[in-house]
Amino acid sequence: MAAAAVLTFAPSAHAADTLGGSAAQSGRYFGAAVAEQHLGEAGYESTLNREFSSVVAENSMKWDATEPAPNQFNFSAGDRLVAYAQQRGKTVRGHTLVWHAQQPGWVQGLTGDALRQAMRNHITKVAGHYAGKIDSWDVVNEAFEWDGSRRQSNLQRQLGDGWIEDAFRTAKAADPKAKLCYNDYGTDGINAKSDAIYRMVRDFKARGVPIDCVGFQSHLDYNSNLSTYRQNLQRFADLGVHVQITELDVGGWGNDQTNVYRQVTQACLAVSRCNGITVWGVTDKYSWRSDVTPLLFDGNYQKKQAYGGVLAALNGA
Ligand code: G2I
Repeated sequence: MAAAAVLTFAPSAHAADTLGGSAAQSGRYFGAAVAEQHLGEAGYESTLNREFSSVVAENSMKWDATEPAPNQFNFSAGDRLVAYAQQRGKTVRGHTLVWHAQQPGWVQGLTGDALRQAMRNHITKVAGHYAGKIDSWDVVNEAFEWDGSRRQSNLQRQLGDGWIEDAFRTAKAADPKAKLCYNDYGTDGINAKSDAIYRMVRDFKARGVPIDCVGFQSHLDYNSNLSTYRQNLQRFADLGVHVQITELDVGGWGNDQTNVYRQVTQACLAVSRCNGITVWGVTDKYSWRSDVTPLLFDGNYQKKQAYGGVLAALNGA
């Protein structure tokens, strides 16, 4: 009797000991943004391989990298990352098809229908090239302002409100299987920006515009107010889309940083349609915010306190 009870209890008593393994217990992925130039570094590779079950290219799948001249595509860095991931059983997020930043110079000068055709061709060729290999694509990135208005990018000024819908329809045709996401920052709770995105997603779902997920970048700080973070994820999930934490990093250190990481992890776990978390880099030393040490591994690939907080949260502590 006692032995049987121990045997029954044993499997669930073994909490997984990596981020990816722990997230997998609830069917989720735990990913990291990767910059391919670091892949030869032993600590970088071993940490990535051990801990993360998903990858996203930090820069190499963006428009400037993939289409430096009109209709001339360069997939070399992105292909390398996809092959790396596939060989190791990791899934891949695609980032990002259309964004106001990191556009090649030739796109910035286009107007009217020429810009529309360039956008459609870019999406068709890039999403088409990677079709079947991408779990979720950030089709459109950062198209809203803090006040909920549309960002006055070249896309918005030249093409009007319809360009986002156009981008999603074009992506759907190019890669029917990938989850198609809208991705943004500053959506870490219920606010004017997340309200506006919510209305857009609700409208898309009502009219059958193909959208499958919303990415919450979550570039946070140790003192970020997360009082409506979970509630915000849930209201999007209730529209019938997946939600994903896509670029998580938390400026700070020690208990405060750990608490923010833990809250975000627990929020995702509490929302059944939140199917994965990605941190925006592997190590503090290569972070775009390295001055505020925002990641889970320090510059020597040592696990930080925040790592322990995330792991414990994933294991249900
Ligand atoms: O800005 C932080 C992130 C916000 N959400 C969208 C993400 O795509 C964005 O990522 C960052 C990358 O982490 C940076 O690495 O996007 C930046 C560009 O907006 C990236 O920085 C760029 C530098 O600005 C370039 O000078 C550099 O050539 O990285 C490029 C490649 O190293």
